[in-house]
Amino acid sequence: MTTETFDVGILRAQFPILDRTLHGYPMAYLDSAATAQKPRRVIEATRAFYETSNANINRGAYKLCQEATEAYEGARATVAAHLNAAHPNEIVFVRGTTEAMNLLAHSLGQGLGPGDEILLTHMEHHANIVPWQLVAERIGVTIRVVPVTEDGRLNLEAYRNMLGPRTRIVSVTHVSNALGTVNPVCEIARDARSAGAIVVVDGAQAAPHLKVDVQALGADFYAFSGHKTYGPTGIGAFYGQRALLEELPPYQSGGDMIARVSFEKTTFKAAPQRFEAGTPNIAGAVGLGEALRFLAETGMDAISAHECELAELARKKLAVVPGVRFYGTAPERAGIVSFTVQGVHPHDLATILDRRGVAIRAGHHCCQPLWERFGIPATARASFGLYNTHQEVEALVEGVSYARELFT
Ligand code: 7TS
Repeated sequence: MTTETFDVGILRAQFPILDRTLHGYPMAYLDSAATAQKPRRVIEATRAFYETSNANINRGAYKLCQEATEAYEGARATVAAHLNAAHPNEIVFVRGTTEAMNLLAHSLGQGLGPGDEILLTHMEHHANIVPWQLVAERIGVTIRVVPVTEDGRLNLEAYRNMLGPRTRIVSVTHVSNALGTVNPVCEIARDARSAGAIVVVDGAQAAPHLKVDVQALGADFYAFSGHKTYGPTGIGAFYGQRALLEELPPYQSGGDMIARVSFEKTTFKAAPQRFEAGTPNIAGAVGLGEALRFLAETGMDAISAHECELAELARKKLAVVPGVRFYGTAPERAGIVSFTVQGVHPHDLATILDRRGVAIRAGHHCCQPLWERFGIPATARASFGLYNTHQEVEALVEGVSYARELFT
């Protein structure tokens, strides 16, 4: 679909769960940043795999095994296309962004030594903080944090000043799950590379909502989660630029990732198999492939435009409610609206909205350092997916107005 032909009614009809009610109200699901709902074709693709092609991959001579392997490798090619990777072998299947970050921190960490520096930013999700911290503590590496401006942008001048010969890794989120800010990854990566650093991008909130091109971005590694991209839970993937991926030591070990095992010495397969020890989530990969085909057919540009329009509408209407304050007002934003309402705790707000059928998230959104920087413990967050509508924005705004009146 193009922006002109984008038809939310046609799209919604493909998501069975959107027909349900919450507390007797039509459900307005505004928490796609946490997890996206699944279109019927993803559910069907997963079911069809189990019904017709289930077997373990890479291990058998029989036809079923070949079919399962083809389905799994086909999904890898689809992920490569979604991210515009140069080759499917640059795609590693993992459980999700969290596992990708743990893998990268562990394996890249092996090339670091005391005095080296890892640059993170103040707007990272805990999944892009804690794995690096564990490595840093073990090795004696220093973590430095790029500050965030009042309107929720990265302070790029500070970033440039922090880059230096000790900077080995820069790990940054493409889109902030808490502020909605879209970071200038291309620029960040260019500067990091000229300082000789490896660039890791957390694409959990970008891959479902923006056209991602890892080659144009200049990312060395780029991770995302299947469940946020309208695919199943328990599957995700990361891109690794081929030469770097080939050098990267393994993370988990066991079956399927080895070339040869003896008690004296074990050698490993090439990437990506070197990083996929044991039986992977085969059906999950098949479902993810279907989800990404669905996104490609729907059109990433049209999806972005639709979600941004809804977020802007929500901001415009919420701004009229007394006491509403937004967090993340940078010009480059995705379909995420984080806000507080004076006198109403975000958790109370979420509960009141839930009673009216509106599902939003309240809390720290796994970004505690960010909220510490803004001096608050939590916000309410509405996040939009390709299936959301103007009516759902209305339901959100009416619910917030109602809550504000209740508490004042
Ligand atoms: N990185 C970012 C930017 C995220 O938003 C999330 C999940 C993760 C990493 C972790 O992804 P996972 O699939 O491995 O769990 N974010 C959220 C959220 O905003 N609300 O719930 C989960």
